[in-house]
Amino acid sequence: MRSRITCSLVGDAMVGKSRLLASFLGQNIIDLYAPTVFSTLKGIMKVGEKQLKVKFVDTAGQQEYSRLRAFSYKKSDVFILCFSAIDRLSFERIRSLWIPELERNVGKKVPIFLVATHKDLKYDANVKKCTCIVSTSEGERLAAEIKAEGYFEVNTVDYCCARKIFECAMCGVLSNRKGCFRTLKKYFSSRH
Ligand SMILES: Nc1nc2c(ncn2[C@@H]2O[C@H](COP(=O)(O)OP(=O)(O)OP(=O)(O)O)[C@@H](O)[C@H]2O)c(=O)[nH]1
Ligand SMILES: [Mg+2]
Repeated sequence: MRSRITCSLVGDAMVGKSRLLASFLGQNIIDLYAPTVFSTLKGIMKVGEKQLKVKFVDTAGQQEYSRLRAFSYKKSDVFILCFSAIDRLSFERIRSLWIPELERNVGKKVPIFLVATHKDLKYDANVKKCTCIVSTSEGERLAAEIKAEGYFEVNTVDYCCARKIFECAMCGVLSNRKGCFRTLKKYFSSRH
């Protein structure tokens, strides 16, 4: 088994990073919001025939924890970068805050997967009335702009979607290690 893969989840507070990870890990989903400070979890993940040692790092979206977050960046092999499809500010901050923060602190070429959460609320009539939702094409354009390896739209409670994201993330790391940073364009919203 190769060395451990570190997979970090980043993005604004309340976008659903912890719920996405909990869903993938089969943990009980509690809908009450509990802000993360910093949380790590180690385990073995099976991708195809491969058994991979993985460390998941769930970071805080709140700005007061930026130094703590940056501490984990250098050891990360892949980033799951999240915004909420019903929170335009979290989408805009991918460009204005998160990509610059990663560029400042990562220091190597690392695959990024862009994830839009709250897909289930995106088409809700009441939500649409009071917020300017982020469309799939806007998400795809941003993914292309930041050279993300994949773009996904999910309801984070959906285990299959969560699994797909983490599997693609692991494949991205393996390709990166082989030196063939192939593009894994996996659009997983309306197209899966
Ligand atoms: N309906 C719906 N609710 C979601 C979704 N993703 C997250 N939530 C809810 O949004 C709230 C915030 O989710 P968290 O996973 O705690 O957010 P976070 O990004 O980890 O936030 P920080 O730890 O503060 O950075 C919780 O109440 C979740 O249940 C989603 O896809 N759909
Ligand atoms: Mg969290």
